[in-house]
Amino acid sequence: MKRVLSGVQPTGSIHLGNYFGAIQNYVKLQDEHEAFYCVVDLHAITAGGHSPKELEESTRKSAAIYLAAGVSPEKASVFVQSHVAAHSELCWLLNCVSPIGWLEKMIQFKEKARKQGEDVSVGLLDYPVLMAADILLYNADLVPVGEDQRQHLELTRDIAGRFNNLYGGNKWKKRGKNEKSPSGRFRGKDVLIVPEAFTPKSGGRVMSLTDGSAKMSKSNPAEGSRINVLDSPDVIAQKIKRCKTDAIEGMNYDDERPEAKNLLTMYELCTGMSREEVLNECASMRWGEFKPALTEVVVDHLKPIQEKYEEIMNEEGYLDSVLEQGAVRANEVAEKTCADVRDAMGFVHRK
Ligand code: AQP
Repeated sequence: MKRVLSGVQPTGSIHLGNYFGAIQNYVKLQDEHEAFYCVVDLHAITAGGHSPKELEESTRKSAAIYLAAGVSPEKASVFVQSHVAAHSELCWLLNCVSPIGWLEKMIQFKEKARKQGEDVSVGLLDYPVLMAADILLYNADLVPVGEDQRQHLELTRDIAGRFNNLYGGNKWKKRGKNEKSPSGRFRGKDVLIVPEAFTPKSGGRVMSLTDGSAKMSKSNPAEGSRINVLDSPDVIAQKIKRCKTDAIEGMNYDDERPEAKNLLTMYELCTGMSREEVLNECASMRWGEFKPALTEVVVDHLKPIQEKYEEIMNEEGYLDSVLEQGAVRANEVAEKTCADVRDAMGFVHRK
């Protein structure tokens, strides 16, 4: 059975971009894959100056949203990244095979480093190596992510390839020599699986409500730029009412109209309709008619998720037990991969 791994950072409220770009696909993929979904709290502290109280709250909230959105603890291991020490260990081992120039080229690092100025941490630069460790620890074949993470996923593939080339067994086979790789166990084999990204056709890049050319993002200081999964119907209505529009009558997916295209895509994602069906229903609408219609479908889509979220948060001990069960399974798999990596690199076994 193929493996899937993914995670969201507990850095703020989960928005429709995180939900449609990633979490909804966690639910789809859990039926036919062995799935590992974590809340990546170690990533969350790379932003610098986090509040410990908010990190704790946000970590629990994020895990509860996974479950409320339909991730099932019977089908997937749901856990907190820092509950599996192997993420940090593998990150260190991979740091030592990852050229610094690869990391300095990452768009997200350049953008976030520009905003953070002199306070930018080593952790922010190292973010993609930790992400590579998250994925490679579980030998994941598929990684459901939004488009903004595709560059990091490419880097994960490069790091895995470089590691396999340096310490895996395939190179010995290719050279045709009788040499053995350090442990001999990896002869003719790769140590790490090179994963593929899984990005949805619609929803891979949900845009901001206030600028159709910028992605919806947790770190945008303008709260009105995003719809959060836990926003109340009134807040959703206000945000949609105030969102950016254009002066053209009627609705279409034209690239020249990024706001209209984004909001129609949101309509499509919330209703499950095809583009054609959405156009049949909305093409003749003016903004004043379309906005309340969009509000209604967003509110209806989020209502059952919000109700389930409340149930989960009110059930004493439930969330902790799911996270504990997930951490046990995740540790089993992760420790084995980490042991293989140490073995391939030639570390002495503890007696
Ligand atoms: N706007 C988006 N559209 C589609 N997918 C998105 N994702 C994020 N924004 C969008 C996907 O959500 C998953 C979790 O994201 P993350 O928590 O790792 O943070 P991020 O990618 O840096 O995006 P955020 O949440 O908006 O935070 P900031 O403000 O820091 O950029 C990932 O799979 C991501 O692709």
